[in-house]
Amino acid sequence: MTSIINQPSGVFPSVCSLDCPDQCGLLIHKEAGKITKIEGDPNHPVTEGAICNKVRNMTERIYDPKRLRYPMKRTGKKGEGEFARISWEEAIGTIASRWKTLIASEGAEAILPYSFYGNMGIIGTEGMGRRFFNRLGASRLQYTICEAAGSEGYGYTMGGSFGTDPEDTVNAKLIIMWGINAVSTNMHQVMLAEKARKNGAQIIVIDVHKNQTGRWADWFIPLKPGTDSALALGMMHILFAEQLVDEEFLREYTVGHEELRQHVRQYDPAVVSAITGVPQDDLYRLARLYGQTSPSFIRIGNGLQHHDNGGMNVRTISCLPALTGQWLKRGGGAIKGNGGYLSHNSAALERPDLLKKKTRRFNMNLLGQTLMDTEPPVRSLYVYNSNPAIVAPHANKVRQGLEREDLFTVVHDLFLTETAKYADIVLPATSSFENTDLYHSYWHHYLQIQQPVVEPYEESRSNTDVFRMLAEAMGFAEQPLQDTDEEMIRQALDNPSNPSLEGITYELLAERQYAKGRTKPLLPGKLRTPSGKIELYSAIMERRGYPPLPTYTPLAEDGDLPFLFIPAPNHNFLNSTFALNEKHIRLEKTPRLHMNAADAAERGIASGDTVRISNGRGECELTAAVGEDVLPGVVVSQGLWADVPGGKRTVNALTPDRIADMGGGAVFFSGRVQVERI
Ligand SMILES: Nc1nc2c(c(=O)[nH]1)N[C@H]1C(S)=C(S)[C@@H](COP(=O)(O)OP(=O)(O)OC[C@H]3O[C@@H](n4cnc5c(=O)[nH]c(N)nc54)[C@H](O)[C@@H]3O)O[C@H]1N2
Ligand SMILES: Nc1nc2c(c(=O)[nH]1)N[C@H]1C(S)=C(S)[C@@H](COP(=O)(O)OP(=O)(O)OC[C@H]3O[C@@H](n4cnc5c(=O)[nH]c(N)nc54)[C@H](O)[C@@H]3O)O[C@H]1N2
Ligand code: SF4
Ligand SMILES: [Mo]
Repeated sequence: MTSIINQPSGVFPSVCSLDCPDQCGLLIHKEAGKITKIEGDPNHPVTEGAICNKVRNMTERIYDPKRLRYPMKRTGKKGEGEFARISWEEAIGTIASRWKTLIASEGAEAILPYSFYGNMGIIGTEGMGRRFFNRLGASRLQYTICEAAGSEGYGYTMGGSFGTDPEDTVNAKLIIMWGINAVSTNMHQVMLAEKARKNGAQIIVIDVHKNQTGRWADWFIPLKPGTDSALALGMMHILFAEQLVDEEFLREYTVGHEELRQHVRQYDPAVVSAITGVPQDDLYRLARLYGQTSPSFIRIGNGLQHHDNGGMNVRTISCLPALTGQWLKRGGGAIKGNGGYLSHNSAALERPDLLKKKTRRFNMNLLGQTLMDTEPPVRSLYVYNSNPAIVAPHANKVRQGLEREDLFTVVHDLFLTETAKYADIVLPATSSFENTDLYHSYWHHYLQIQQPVVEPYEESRSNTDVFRMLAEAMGFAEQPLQDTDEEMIRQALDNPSNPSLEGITYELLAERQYAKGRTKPLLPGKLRTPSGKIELYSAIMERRGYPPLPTYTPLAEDGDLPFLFIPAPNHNFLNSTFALNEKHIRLEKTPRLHMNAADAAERGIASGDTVRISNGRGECELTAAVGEDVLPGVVVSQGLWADVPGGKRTVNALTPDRIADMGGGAVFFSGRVQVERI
């Protein structure tokens, strides 16, 4: 078989590498060795040829004139963005010699890797890099910025990241999109919901912002930020009070239903309405609809867990399907994340055995504190697959840390991101279409291999190549640091502890392109909770100091400024990815601040005005969009924009670096701000 890369022209199957649940199958059109067009692959069983606007315009990013072509070293001040070209040899040599000196004087824990999922390929994210830093004995990172709080909360109820198979959700008769902007962030769940709608399903959206997803709903329910668990508890109150629960299911498949029945009496509709802002009539209507419609499906988003109480919000909502026995109905139940189903052999991939002694760990949400206040200090930062200057909370503290003259920073990326501007050495990264990697979705149940479609762009190198070079330069001779990408994929797929991966091999994926894990419905069966059942009452939570039953806890105090600020993602970027690409910026136009008409009138603000959003952590300037899309006391922005000359757009300058109730999660949406007209 001739490899794809040797064929100058043609149409080749591929996979979207972005951190998006849909993980679409793609078709890459190639002429004379260059990608000319990217479209959806109609053969993908779930994504069926439909892809988002961002990736339809992906060639603009791949061949953006601003893409990094060669390694560089810093010549100006940190943050200024002045660099000079160097060779790979000099780049790798400089890093290795700086690190050797540092290790000799302060130990390897003075080095901290910082990475996330800018590319979801598991070899490039969790393969060679993790091996290398384990061998080095560097400080370790806790990967908490995305779904950590909600995953822990969901896990207490359901035993891990296991939910409904999305392909089954076409059978649902009631679909609740709860704290998810699915039209932008999970478009194929929307397409599946549309099919269900044609068969009579109703669609409810529960959110703090009537955005594109709220407008698409049959019924939009606005609520106050951070009050979702109260709303769910109010629904439970009514379901028990009106005998809308499935007693047989509760007896057979849950623990703690009697305790829960007593416990939710306190959440009567008047109390819940006052907490959430949802009128009592709407609460009754929602609970009755949920209690009387089957199958019902809840898509639990990431937004509602980026709060101080985010873990408990998800923990609480995830109890609802059990009350009406939905887990036995095809298409019923819930999805928070389905990452558990296709879990690969992470020990074989990451090789924790290469780490000789347990090293210190830092929560990635506390990067600013980590760089500013840690003893002994972090002296070197290696960033890949992530853009912390824009995406991490309390951005001004992060920048302060990145400005430290004594911090040796390396950034490996495709673009000169805001973070890269602070680097001492910048390394150019390949795009996913230039790499070999393994992909599995955290929503649908398919796996895929990416084979390189085009040659590496200019001098760019993949993550795994760079770590192999660094290992050699450091004099590390261990075999795992020399494995090829294909070998790592084989090691990851060989996971006897996960029967869903049985029979899924490198050959099968190379031949068929798409393979579905051998997943089964969750119930009947034994869950991975301690009791093997759905835990409405959780003894582990109790041992860890949490309320064992789902409970509403208010957001933490964040001063007395008038607005809760929700800086959410936008439609045409993927977190900060695309924020430097002209085409995507044009599609998105300008960053806006959505506010309620009453709040705006009080401050003399009209749509189109530039407003200053500020608090003790920082400030930001956006364009006001006034209307009824948010409740009074709430302001919402969309998108992780880069600053432009004369314009402050880093929304994370305002976000708190507190830690959520569970999982070390981020609380991007629990900060308070002032808003004024400029
Ligand atoms: N187009 C696009 N797609 C993306 C991304 C992107 O940046 N752009 N990012 C990707 C990533 S990494 C992730 S994690 C997912 C995130 O995608 P989602 O799961 O959709 O999460 P968010 O967009 O963060 O927030 C979803 C919604 O939560 C709402 N929200 C905020 N606070 C609350 C609350 O207290 N209660 C309720 N009910 N709603 C609240 C926000 O208004 C927003 O509409 O999307 C992925 N897909
Ligand atoms: N205010 C606010 N902040 C947020 C969020 C929010 O909703 N609101 N969402 C949070 C969430 S859910 C997440 S997941 C994080 C995401 O935060 P990040 O993971 O940092 O995501 P991106 O901003 O997309 O940055 C990824 C970077 O990786 C680079 N990259 C892509 N492919 C490769 C590769 O193969 N190799 C290398 N070396 N680099 C590559 C891209 O060019 C890009 O610069 O942001 C969080 N920050
Ligand atoms: S970003 Fe999401 S919707 Fe868009 S092509 Fe990639 S996986 Fe599909
Ligand atoms: Mo995320």
